[in-house]
Amino acid sequence: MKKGFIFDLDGVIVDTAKYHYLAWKKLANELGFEFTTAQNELFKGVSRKRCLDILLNDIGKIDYTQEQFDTWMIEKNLDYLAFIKNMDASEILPDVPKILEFLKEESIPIALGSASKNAQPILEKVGLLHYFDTIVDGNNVTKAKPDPEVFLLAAKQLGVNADNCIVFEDAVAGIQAANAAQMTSIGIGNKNVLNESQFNFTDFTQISTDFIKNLIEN
Ligand code: B16
Ligand code: MG
Repeated sequence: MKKGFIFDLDGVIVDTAKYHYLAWKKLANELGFEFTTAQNELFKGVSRKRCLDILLNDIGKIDYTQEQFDTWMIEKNLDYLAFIKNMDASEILPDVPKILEFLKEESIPIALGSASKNAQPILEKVGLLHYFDTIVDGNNVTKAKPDPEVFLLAAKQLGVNADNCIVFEDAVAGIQAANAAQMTSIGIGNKNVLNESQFNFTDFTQISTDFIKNLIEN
């Protein structure tokens, strides 16, 4: 049975949540409001548009035009791009390359399944793009996680049945999307938060190549 591995980006391969936080905080402050790290937690894995909907709702802002909404979306992204401008390989989360390298040695197809519209340039900046056989991100899907669309499309592009795919995710919505796609879900992060995942690890340093081999063979 051919297996495929799908990696989320933000929070799994790199910690871009801190840069998303700075960009959302800047926008919220400009609008005269605070933005906390707790609010940012709820933005993980959520599309940019949905995040802005939530932010405006949280601060009780309802008197805006579509044009203003679009301008805020652009502004937030330009700020985010400025924050990630100097990202490099030092920002890859621990032991991610070890697992990618092992999968390559075993000739296992690898996909990215991310909500971000900035996924490809980030993989380029950190030097990991060459590991991925396909990239499915916010530019290719219409339905955001927890809808399984992003992972189902990744499986299709890898030529692997959905139930033979293994997904690494750091967001609750992402774990729900993987489960909805009938894939094996592996939570990366706090197991109390990611309690719907089939397996859970705090980070990739806790994942052995024997564990990966077992997933490939069974
Ligand atoms: P962008 P992931 C997600 O990426 C982030 O977790 C989430 O915080 C962000 O809002 C979303 O991408 C959209 O990102 O503004 O770059 O299009 O975790 O699915 O890789
Ligand atoms: Mg994520």
